[in-house]
Amino acid sequence: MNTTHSAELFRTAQKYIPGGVNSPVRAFGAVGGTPIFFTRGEGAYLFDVDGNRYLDFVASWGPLILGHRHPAVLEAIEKTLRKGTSFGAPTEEEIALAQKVAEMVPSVECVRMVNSGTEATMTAIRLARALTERDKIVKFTGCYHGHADAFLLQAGSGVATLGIPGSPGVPKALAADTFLSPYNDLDALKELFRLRGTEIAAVIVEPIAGNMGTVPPQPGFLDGLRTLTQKSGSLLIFDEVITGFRVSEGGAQKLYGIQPDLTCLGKIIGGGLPVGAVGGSCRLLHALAPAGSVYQAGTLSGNPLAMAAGLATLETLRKEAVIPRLNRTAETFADALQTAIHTKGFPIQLNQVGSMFSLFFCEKPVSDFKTASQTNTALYARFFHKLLERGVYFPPSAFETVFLSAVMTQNDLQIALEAIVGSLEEIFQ
Ligand code: KE4
Repeated sequence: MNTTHSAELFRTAQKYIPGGVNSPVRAFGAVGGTPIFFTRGEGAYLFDVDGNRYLDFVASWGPLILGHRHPAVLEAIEKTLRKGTSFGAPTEEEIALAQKVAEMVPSVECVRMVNSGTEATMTAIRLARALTERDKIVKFTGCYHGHADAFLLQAGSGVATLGIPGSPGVPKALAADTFLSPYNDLDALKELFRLRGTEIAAVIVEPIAGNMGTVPPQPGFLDGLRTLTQKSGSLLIFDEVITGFRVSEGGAQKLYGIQPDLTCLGKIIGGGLPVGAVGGSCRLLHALAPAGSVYQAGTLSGNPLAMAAGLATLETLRKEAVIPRLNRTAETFADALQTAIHTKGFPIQLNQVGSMFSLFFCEKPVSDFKTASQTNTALYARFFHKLLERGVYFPPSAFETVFLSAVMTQNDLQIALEAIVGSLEEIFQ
C-alpha cells in the first residue's frame, strides 16, 4: 500500500497536535508504523488520503454499527442541519432520543445526555457517591471507562496498551478512592466487600469487557455483582458505552437479564456524532441538577444534530431488526474463523460476543486482564500490518475489540476471513 500522503500529514499533524492525534490509540504506538489518514467512509469501507480502500473493522471504535454514511443517518442530520446546529436550550430531539433509550434499555426510565462516554461514567460515579454518601468506587483491572481521573488506574484501553499503569496527573488521594478488582473473579470482590463494603458507593463494570480485547463475563459474575452491591447498599453501574445497542437492542443488560442501577451509554447512541448518556430509574436520575443537587452540565449536551443522528441509528436498528441478523452473521463468521484456527493449529484464542470479537496471540483462554496480557503484542502488530496490506483495517492495538458492521456482505466477510487466515499463515508457518 502506498501511504506516503498519510505519512506527510502525520508529520505535519505532529507540529500542532500532541502525538499527531486527538486520541492516543490512533497513533499506531501499539503496532508501529504511521497512522493512516482517512478521507471518507462508504458502507463497510474506509478510504485513505492515498486512495487506498479498507474493509473497516474499527467502526470508529464502535459507533458505526450501521456502517459509514447510512442514508437514514445522513438524512436525519441534513434535515436537522437546515434548522441550525445548536441552541443551548431544550429541543424536541432530546425528548425523542431519551424516550427511545428508555424504551430499549430495560433498567432505564430517565436519561441525562452528555457528550462522551467519559462524561457519562464520570457523572454516574458522582451520582452514586452523592446517593450513597460514600466515596469509594470499584472498577475491574483491564476495564476502561474513559479518561476521568478516578478510572486511570491500570485501565484496559489506551493506558494498558501504552504500558502506563495509571497516568501522571492523577492525584494520589483521588486514586485511593478507587479499588481495583480482577474481572471475572467474584471471590476477590466478595473479599473486598467483606473488608470495605460499607464504604463502597458503586461498582462500575463493562458487562462484556471490550478494552482488554473482548472478554465475556463468566456465568454468575454479573449476577454476583448485582447481589453483592444490593446487599451492601452500593450501586451497580453498567458501562455499556460499547455494548449498548451493540450486543442486543437493550445492550448486555438485556442479553444477560441483569438490571444495573445506572447505565452509561455512548458510541452507537450518537450514530457517529458526540453523544454519551447516563440512564437509570427516575428516582436516581432526579438527583441530578436541576431536579436535584448533584451538579452536572454541558454546553453541547443534547445537541440537536447528535440527537438526530443517534435517534436515526436506534430507529433503524429496531425497524430493520439489524442486531439479531448481525449477531447471526457474526456467529457464522466466528465459527468459520475458529475452525480455521483449529485446523491450522494457530496458537490463537478467539473471544466473541455478538458482533464484537478479539483474537489473542496466546495459548491459553483469555478471561481477565492477566490472561489477556499474555497475548503476544509483537505478533499482533505484525498481524495488524499484514491485514492492512490486504486492505483490512483492524484496531491498531491488541487490547481493543474488533467490530462487524451490519453492511458487511458475505463477500466482504469471505475476503476478511481469507486475509486473516493468510496473514496468520505467514506469521506461523
Ligand atoms: P469516550 O469518552 O471515548 O467517548 O468513551 C470512553 C469509554 C467509556 N467506556 C467504555 C467501555 C469505552 O470503551 C470507552 C472508550 N473506548 C475507547 C476504545 N475502546 C475509545 C477509543 C479512543 O479512546 O480513542
